[in-house]
Amino acid sequence: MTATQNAIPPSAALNMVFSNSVQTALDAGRPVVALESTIVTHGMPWPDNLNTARKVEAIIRENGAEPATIAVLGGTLHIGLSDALMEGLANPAEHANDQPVMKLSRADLPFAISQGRTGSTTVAATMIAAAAAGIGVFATGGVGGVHRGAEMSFDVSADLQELSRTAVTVVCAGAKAILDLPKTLEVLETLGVPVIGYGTDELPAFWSHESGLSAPLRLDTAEAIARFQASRIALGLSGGMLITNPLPKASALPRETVESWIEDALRLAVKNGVEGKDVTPFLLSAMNDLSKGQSLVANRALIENNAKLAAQIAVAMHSL
Ligand code: PSU
Ligand code: MN
Repeated sequence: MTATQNAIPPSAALNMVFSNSVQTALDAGRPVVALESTIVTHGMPWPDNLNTARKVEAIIRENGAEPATIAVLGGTLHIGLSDALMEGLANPAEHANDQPVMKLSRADLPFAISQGRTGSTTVAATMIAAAAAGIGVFATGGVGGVHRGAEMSFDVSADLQELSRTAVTVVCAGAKAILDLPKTLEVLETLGVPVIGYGTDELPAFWSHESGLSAPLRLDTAEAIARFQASRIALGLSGGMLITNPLPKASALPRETVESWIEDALRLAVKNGVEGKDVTPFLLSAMNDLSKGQSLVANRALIENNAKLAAQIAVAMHSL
């Protein structure tokens, strides 16, 4: 490092606040699972967002780990939110008179911190914050990926690059089916990100089990996933891995039904000129309307399912 880079010690520059329960867990060396907050602010409607966030945290505790939901509140990076802070972030009425809550990725996480803004963290930003806090496992719904029509729009989520850079194991239900899944898999392969089907040979497609694509790798236990990540670290490999966990059978929606809603949602996005960061939140909200709430029910079920597996992986990593 050069003298200039050392001028500001990172610990002094980064104002990172831990909730009491996360601080206690980290101090005691207990397993911790990171959670993102974009699902809360941009991924689900009120009040389902708050109810889901609370349920997901409870599931992680039931499975022997401590949940740490990550967000930037007034420029402070929070690792773990109290129930009051979670409710404040989730309830749109709380922000009615403020600047909009930002959707933060790698490029703008430090912008929000430096500007005293409030923002929720996407998969990419949550990975960065989790790694800075010493948390190695993270549960989400679905990662971002290559959007359909990316050959024209160049819309590829920063989540994919982050997976190749930051050593956090991300548990999801596949890439969101609104994306181009074959292209998403290709980019992950190029970036050297392991994509693992948990108990399945087929890549799950978020709301559905069937994607028609093979999962590049398969593992059947949390212990095996923990050992795999340990081998990557032993090799000195940077970056994380993506665990794709099919949602419970009872909550899975048939692929053809989902596909027709997706096509309608994509048409609505084009008609409304939706671009950039707004695309994913717009499509998720349109899916909820078009499916009359069925996509949201499945989305809740898959996040809860991922939280459970992430806690089991954190426990397994801890006992290695
Ligand atoms: N999974 C969900 N709901 C969401 C997201 C994931 O079930 O809202 C969010 C994640 O935060 C992910 C983001 O990082 O969508 C991807 O956005 P984009 O395509 O703009 O990179
Ligand atoms: Mn994008």
